[in-house]
Amino acid sequence: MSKFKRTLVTTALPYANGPVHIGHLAGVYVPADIYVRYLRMKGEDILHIGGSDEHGVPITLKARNEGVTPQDIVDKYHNLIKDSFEKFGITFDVYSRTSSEMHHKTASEFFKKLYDNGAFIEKETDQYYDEEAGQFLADRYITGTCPQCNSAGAYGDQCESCGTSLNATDLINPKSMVSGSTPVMKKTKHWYLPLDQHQEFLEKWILKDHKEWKPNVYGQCKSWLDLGLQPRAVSRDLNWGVPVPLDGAEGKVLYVWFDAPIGYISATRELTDDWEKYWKDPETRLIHFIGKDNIVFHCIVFPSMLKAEGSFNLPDNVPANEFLNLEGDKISTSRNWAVWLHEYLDDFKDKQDVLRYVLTANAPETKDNDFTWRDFQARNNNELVAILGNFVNRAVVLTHKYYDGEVPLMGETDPFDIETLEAIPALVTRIESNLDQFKFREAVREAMNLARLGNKYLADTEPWKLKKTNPERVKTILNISLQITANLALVMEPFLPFTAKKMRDMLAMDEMNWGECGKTELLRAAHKINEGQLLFEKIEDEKIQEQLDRLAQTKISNETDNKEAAPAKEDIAFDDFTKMDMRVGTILEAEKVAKTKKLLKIKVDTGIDKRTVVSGIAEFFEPETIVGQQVCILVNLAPRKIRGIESQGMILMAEDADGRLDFVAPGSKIKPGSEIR
Ligand code: B3M
Ligand code: ZN
Repeated sequence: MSKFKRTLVTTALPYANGPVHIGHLAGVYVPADIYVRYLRMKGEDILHIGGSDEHGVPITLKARNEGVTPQDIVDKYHNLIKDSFEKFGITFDVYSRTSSEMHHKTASEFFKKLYDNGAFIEKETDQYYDEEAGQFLADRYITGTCPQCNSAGAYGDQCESCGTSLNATDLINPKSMVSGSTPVMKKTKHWYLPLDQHQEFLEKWILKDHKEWKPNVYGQCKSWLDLGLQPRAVSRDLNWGVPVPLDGAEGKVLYVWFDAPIGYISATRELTDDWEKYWKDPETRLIHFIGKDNIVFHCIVFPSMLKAEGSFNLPDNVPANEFLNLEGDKISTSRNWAVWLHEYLDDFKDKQDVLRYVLTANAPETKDNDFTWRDFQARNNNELVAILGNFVNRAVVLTHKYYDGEVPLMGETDPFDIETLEAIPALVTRIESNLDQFKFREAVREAMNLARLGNKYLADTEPWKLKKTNPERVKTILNISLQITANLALVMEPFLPFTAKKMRDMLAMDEMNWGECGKTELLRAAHKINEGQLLFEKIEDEKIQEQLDRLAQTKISNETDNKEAAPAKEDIAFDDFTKMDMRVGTILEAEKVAKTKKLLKIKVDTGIDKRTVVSGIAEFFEPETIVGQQVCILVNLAPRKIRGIESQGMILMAEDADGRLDFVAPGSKIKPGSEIR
C-alpha cells in the first residue's frame, strides 16, 4: 500500500509568448493527461495544476518589437494556449496564469518568507545600464559584435552565429536594444539563492533517496551536482514581473524562474481553499511533468526553495521527457519549424486522438525522438484504422446483424476462447504497471495489444462462417468480442479520450471505473448496444504531402532569411539618380543566345522604340514564358556588344541572397514608355 492519500500533478507552465506545438504535447501535456485520467478513473484524489508563464525578458522583447504591452502579448497567447489544450482534451483542474493577482501575492509572500528566514545572500555586481532609457539591461537586451566569430548582432547571453554562450561584458561595441545607445556599467544589488548550501541535502535526497527517477532525470541531476552548485540570482532589474517586496528594491522583479514554479502553488490556491492539504500534507504525492530543459529548475532549484521555506512537500517524482524533433530537425519557434496545435486542428479536424496516439506511441521518453508525417500516416492507417477501428467495428456490426444489437448469452467455450478471455486481465495488468511507472509508450502498446487480441480472435474463429452451422458458438465468440471492446472502451480512455467516449456511447456503457478493467462480464447478456460510429479513417497520401510541402517551403524561406542582405552602398546625389532614364517596357520576343547558358536575346517595346537587350536570365526563365511580361528597363545605358549582339539598355532584376532572379515589374499593366522615378 502506498503511503500517499492523494496526488498533485503539475505540468510546466508554457511561456505565453507563442502558441503551443507538438513538442509541448509529446513532452509534457499528453503524458500528464494520460496519468491524471488514469488516476481519476481509479477514483484517486488527484489535482492537475497548470497555467501560463507570463513573465521573463523574451515576453518584454516581443512586446517591444510589436509595439504593444507585455500584458497584450500574454493575454493573446494565454488564451490561444488554453484553447489548444482544451481542444486536445488535456484536462486541468485549473489552468491559471502568473500575471494574476493571486500569483503576485503568493510569489511575494514566498520570497518574503525566504528573506525573513535568511535564505538569501545579497550581492552587488556591475551590470550594463542604459542611461537614455534609465534602466538596467538584461543580457538579452544588449547586442554587439561576437568576440569569437566577429559577427555583428550577437546577444549579451549568446552569439547565434557561432553558438558561443557569452557574458554581456564580452561583447565588442555593445549597444542597448532599448534605446540604441552605448550602455555604461553601473552597480546593482540582487538576491541570490545559495544553492551550494543545499548541495549536501540535494545529493542525499536525489542521488540516494530517489534512485527510482528516470535515468535521464537522475543523470542530469547527477551532472549538475558533480559540477558543484553555485548561488543563483533570484531577482532582475526589469519592470515586468513580480516586484521584489523589499524597501529599496524599486525597478527590480523576481527572476522568472523564481516565480514561475510558485505559479503551481498560486494556481492551487486559486482552485481551492484546501490548497495547503495538497502542498504540505506529507500524505500528498507531488509530481512534476516537464521537458528536459526544465530539469534543473524542478529537481534542484525549486526543491531548494521549498526546503528553505520549510513547510512544503518536495516532489516525489519528476518524469521529464527528452525532446521531440520534427522531420529530423529540432523544433524551433523562431524558424517556424513546428506543427502548431491550432493549425493541426484546422487541417485534421476532429483528429485529436490520432495526434495523441502518435505522440504517445513515439514519445521521447528515454531519448530524443523524431515526428515524421509518414509515421503519423502509417500509425493512423495501420494501427488505429486497421487494428482498433476495424476490430471494434466488426464486433458492433456483427452484433447488430445477428442479434439485433443485443449482447448474446455466452454459450459453450473451447480452450481458445478461454485463452483469449484470460489474456484480457493479463494485458490490463501490464497496462497498469507501465502507467504506474510513467512508461506511456509501453502502456499504449499494451492497450493496442488488446485490440490486436480481438482482431486475431475474430480472424481465427471466423464467426461469419459458423452462423448457420454452429449458432451457439457464434454467441460465445461475439460475447467475448464485445467484452474485449468494452475493456478497450475503458483502457483507451486515458490515451484516446474522444474515441473512448464514442466507444462507450456505442456500447451504451456508462462505466468509467478503472477497477472494472480486465473483467470479462462488463456487458451483460441481453444488454442493448447502439449503432456503430466511425472511429478512425484512412489518411491519404495527398494530405500528408500537403504537410511535407509546407515544411519544405518553410525550409526554403529560412535558408534565404538566414543570408544577410548585401550591405548598403555609398550615398549618391539626387542628380546621379535622375540621370538614369528608366521606363516600363513590354517583352515582345525572347530567344536563347546560341552556345550560352545564361543569356537571352530579348526584344522590348519601350514606348519610345522597339529594341534588343541581352539579359543573363536564361537559367530562370524559358524564353516563351516571358513574352508579354512587363519590365523595368534602363533605356539610356550606353549600348554594349555582348556575344556579338548589341544590347541596348538593361532590364532591371531583383536578386535574392541565393542568386535567384525575378523581374521588377509594375503592380498592374501600365503603358510602355511610362517613366520610373
Ligand atoms: N516557462 C519554460 C518552458 O516553457 C518555463 C517553464 C516554467 S515551469 C514552472 O519550457
Ligand atoms: Zn559568434
